[in-house]
Amino acid sequence: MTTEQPHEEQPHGEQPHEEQPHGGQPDERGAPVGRRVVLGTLGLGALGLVAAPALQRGLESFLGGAAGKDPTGLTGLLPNGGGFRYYSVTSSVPRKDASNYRLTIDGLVDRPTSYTLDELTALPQTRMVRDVQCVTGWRVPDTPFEGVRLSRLLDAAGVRPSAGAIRFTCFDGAYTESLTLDQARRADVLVALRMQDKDLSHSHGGPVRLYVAPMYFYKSAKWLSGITVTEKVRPGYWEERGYDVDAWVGRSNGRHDEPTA
Ligand SMILES: Nc1nc2c(c(=O)[nH]1)N[C@H]1C(S)=C(S)[C@@H](COP(=O)(O)O)O[C@H]1N2
Ligand SMILES: [Mo]
Repeated sequence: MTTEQPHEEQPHGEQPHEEQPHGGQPDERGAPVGRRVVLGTLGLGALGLVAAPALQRGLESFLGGAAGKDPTGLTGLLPNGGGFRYYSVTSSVPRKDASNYRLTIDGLVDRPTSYTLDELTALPQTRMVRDVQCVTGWRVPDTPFEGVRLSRLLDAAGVRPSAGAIRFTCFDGAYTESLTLDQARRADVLVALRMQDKDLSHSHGGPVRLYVAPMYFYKSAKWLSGITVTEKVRPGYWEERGYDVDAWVGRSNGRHDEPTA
């Protein structure tokens, strides 16, 4: 398992804060008062000093518990993640591995399918190295992701002519995302099994997450469990809370970041 552990350090002296569903520059967006109160109450600064990997699981669920009290979510830095922050909108996320992981493809398809992790691993893998950009401002350059092209899974399932979009669901039980069918068929959209040349850790959404290279990282749903082909786009979790549904880096959410892909 990973030794990753959320803690309080912030690059550029930023206060930890969750996704803020509106445009504008990140430095104009303080953490909402509720967030500051929650973080202060929990004493995250002290927690950050706890470095023993054995405590990681407890800390993670502790942080998750805090997120549960704050519907806007909770973040922490992943110290070994090279600038990544941990995001979850739920208080805890079940752990899944090759013994119990399933990815279901259903909706407007001729052949609804359920893949095990081994089945996904056995399919041809695509590796891409792109920058990762979160809509709150942090960016991680040159991050390798590896997995199965979403288009391959869609073709295998046989998308029906009436289809126009995809809805993604997650085994955290709450997060959702969306893409148009055209976006989903892009060669730079992966059902990712690996990140930074390692199997995806639980914190990063393992064993399987979506990776949408040209879009803000909120599109890259962690703990992916369902791909439902639909007629029209149904806005995802953050999109219902104000983020752009078309999330091209640098061309959405009122931001001006350099494209990632
Ligand atoms: N299931 C789930 N997926 C998610 C999120 C989440 O809260 N839950 N947050 C999104 C956002 S806003 C970002 S920036 C990235 C963070 O990925 P990381 O935790 O691996 O850094 O995951 C995205 N996918
Ligand atoms: Mo994000």
